[in-house]
Amino acid sequence: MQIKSAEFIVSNSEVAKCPTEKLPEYAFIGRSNVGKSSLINMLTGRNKLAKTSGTPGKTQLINHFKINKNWFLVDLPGYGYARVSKSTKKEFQSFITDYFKQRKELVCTFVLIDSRHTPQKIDVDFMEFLAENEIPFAIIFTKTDKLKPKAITQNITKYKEGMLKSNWAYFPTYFTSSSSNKNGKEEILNFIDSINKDFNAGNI
Ligand SMILES: Nc1nc2c(ncn2[C@@H]2O[C@H](COP(=O)(O)OP(=O)(O)O)[C@@H](O)[C@H]2O)c(=O)[nH]1
Ligand SMILES: [Mg+2]
Repeated sequence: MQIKSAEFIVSNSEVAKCPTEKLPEYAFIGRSNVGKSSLINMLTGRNKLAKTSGTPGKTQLINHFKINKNWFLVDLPGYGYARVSKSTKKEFQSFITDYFKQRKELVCTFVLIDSRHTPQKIDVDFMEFLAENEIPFAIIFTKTDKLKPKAITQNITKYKEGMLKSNWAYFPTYFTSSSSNKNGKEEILNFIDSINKDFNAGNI
């Protein structure tokens, strides 16, 4: 899929205020600093679509972007950010939870995980929440340019083993990505394109 247009639509903290247009929607979420903004910019070919910054936890809203006039890309706040107050965290959790439970057009959530890390409780807990609520998701292992190919494979294998050991019946669909060398761009966009086709054919 070629990205022909990418436009910012709206930011808000209420699912009720999200766009009403019935388009297939893809959410991107992960721990702060995992490389989410960089990935969104890499996928869309727009350098400044999502803000990248060294300061984690800056984007605290649900951000809708319309891509190719036929699907929504949603940039969600990073979780696991230590420097926000407890009450902010709680508020964050409830509006994010609402978004996931209520947003009907959400056809896939991409959970971003740093390819250098071993399974972190917060990520696995979050994927359990998605699975329990029957929200389709895929993992994207980010920043693969920081590792040698062998180490990437080893880390993903370890991740897989860790999840299967802790009662997961299967390992989710996954991709690898690098915003520096564009690894994963084609695969992720093709995956989105194939779901869009199913959605438009009325199969989802
Ligand atoms: N080497 C490398 N660095 C990355 C990659 N993606 C993000 N970064 C860096 O990681 C930091 C956090 O990235 P950002 O996209 O702002 O993360 P976010 O907080 O998840 O949105 C920044 O310093 C980025 O330049 C990547 O694929 N490779
Ligand atoms: Mg960001």
